[in-house]
Amino acid sequence: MKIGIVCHPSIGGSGLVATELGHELARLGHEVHFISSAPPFKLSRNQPNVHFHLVEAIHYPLFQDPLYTFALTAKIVEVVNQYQLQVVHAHYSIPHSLCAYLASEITDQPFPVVTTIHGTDVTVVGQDRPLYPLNQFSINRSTRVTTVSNFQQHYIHRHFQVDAPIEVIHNFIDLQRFSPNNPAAVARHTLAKDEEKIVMHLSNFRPVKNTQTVINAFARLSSALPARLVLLGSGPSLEPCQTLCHQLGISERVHFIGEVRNVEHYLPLADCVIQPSYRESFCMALLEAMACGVPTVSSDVDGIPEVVEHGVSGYMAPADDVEAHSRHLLAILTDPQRQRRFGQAGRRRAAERFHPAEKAEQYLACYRQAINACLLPTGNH
Ligand code: GMT
Repeated sequence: MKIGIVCHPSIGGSGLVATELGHELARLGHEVHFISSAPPFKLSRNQPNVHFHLVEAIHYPLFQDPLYTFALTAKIVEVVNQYQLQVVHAHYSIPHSLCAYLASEITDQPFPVVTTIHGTDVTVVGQDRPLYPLNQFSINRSTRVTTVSNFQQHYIHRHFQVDAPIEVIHNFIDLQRFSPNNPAAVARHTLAKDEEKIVMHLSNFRPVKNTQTVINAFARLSSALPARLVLLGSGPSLEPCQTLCHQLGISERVHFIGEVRNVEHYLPLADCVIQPSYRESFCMALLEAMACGVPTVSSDVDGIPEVVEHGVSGYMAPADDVEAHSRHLLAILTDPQRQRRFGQAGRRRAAERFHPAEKAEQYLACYRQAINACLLPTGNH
């Protein structure tokens, strides 16, 4: 199959899933064309069957902004025509799904658009009043719509008027790269002393990730046992978090590592990963930790209970319950058997429920349905 994938290039869940899906499809022999404003952060440029097409901003003195959505639409038209793509898969509804739909109306030969809703596109960003009708329109005009959890499917049905079915295809993880024994892992002694436990958190430091609670829970924990907090990522709440560490007097026990492209080089060193987000359609960070055999402590919101099994591979609690999160951290970090058992259960669950080959097959079936629907007389897709 010849497949176009439109995604955000920056570090984040939707771009990550889109890119790993493209890699998997290319491994299966399909021709995959990524279309984005920069190479997606995980893109493997030298993999056979993988192509990248840059969307170049339109700069013209009359325009005050670079007209990204039109540049993207034009690029989709160009790539579909040149490479005879059979389907375009838009990750994130705004603006990708809308641009793909517009492109399909412009090309001589209309093509099907598969849209995957990742979460913030319809929850955080998508609830913005002016954008709401655009989201509703693009969801309804997509030939097929998928989303990454049952929670997110229900959310879309509750908040939007959607005519077509929405298929749930959970996210997935590469168990070879995300493994307890990654040979490329960083040296443990660079993060902590032998006797110290390592608590880790990964995020884009946006308010929705609730990183303040990570720090408050860690502050309580570290008064009970020797531990280090390792924070991967960067974003607007980074500075307030550094200030909070300073105020709590724990700065020398906290490492702000910054943006990391290969989190799989850090995760195997964690004794526990903590993610107390306010919203999470799925939470790739938790699945990545599980695949690396690391127990998790998290909030219990949205799609998280579809990823984590409470009391089996990790613990969940309400997002702002600092006391519960620190109690959960302590329960895992003071009981090596529990830590091992939870870690093994997480990896097993990742392998059984979130396998890349299985999810790629589900997406391929969805593409085939979309292509068939597009061949039917108008009005049937
Ligand atoms: O969580 C973010 O801020 C990034 C966001 C994105 O769109 O890149 O992640 C969303 O998509 C991921 C991949 O499907 C999910 O694992 C995340 O849970 C989801 N984030 C939210 O729902 C807040």
